[in-house]
Amino acid sequence: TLESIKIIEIPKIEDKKGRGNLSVIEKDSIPFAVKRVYYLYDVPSNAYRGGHAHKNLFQFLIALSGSFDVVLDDGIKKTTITLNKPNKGLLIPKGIWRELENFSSGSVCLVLASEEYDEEDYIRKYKQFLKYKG
Ligand code: T46
Repeated sequence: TLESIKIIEIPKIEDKKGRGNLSVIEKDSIPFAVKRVYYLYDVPSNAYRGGHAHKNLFQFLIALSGSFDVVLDDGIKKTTITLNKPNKGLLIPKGIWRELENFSSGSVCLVLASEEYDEEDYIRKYKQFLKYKG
């Protein structure tokens, strides 16, 4: 359900000598072990990504630069979350339909994933998703 989706604050270390910020994600920051990392970049502002759900995959999304919207749907309710801070990540558990849109120019979406890439884990048809949830 949508209640299982969480914004997780990533600790930010602000440099006292004005050298900028450092954020770190460690073992206990997110509720899964990371098996894969990928990132979306050079995404045109009118493009949309996602448009699927996962049977088992948990993911943690971070807007490393710029901003984009994530539309989340558990088959009953929908919510939109804007990611625009490198020190805030979005935890998307399994079984949630997601669509990413409104990418600002130069935005980068970093994704930490709980599993290796497996096309079998995708539900890419919305009707099939509703059936799976139902
Ligand atoms: C998700 C959103 C946020 C790979 O070969 N390995 C990978 O690890 C991934 C993620 C993708 N691919 C291939 C599969 C497709 O041929 O790259 C191509 C584009 O993948 P897709 O259309 O699934 O890309 P997005 O941006 O729509 O979705 C991706 C993830 O697949 C998905 O899990 O939640 O980013």
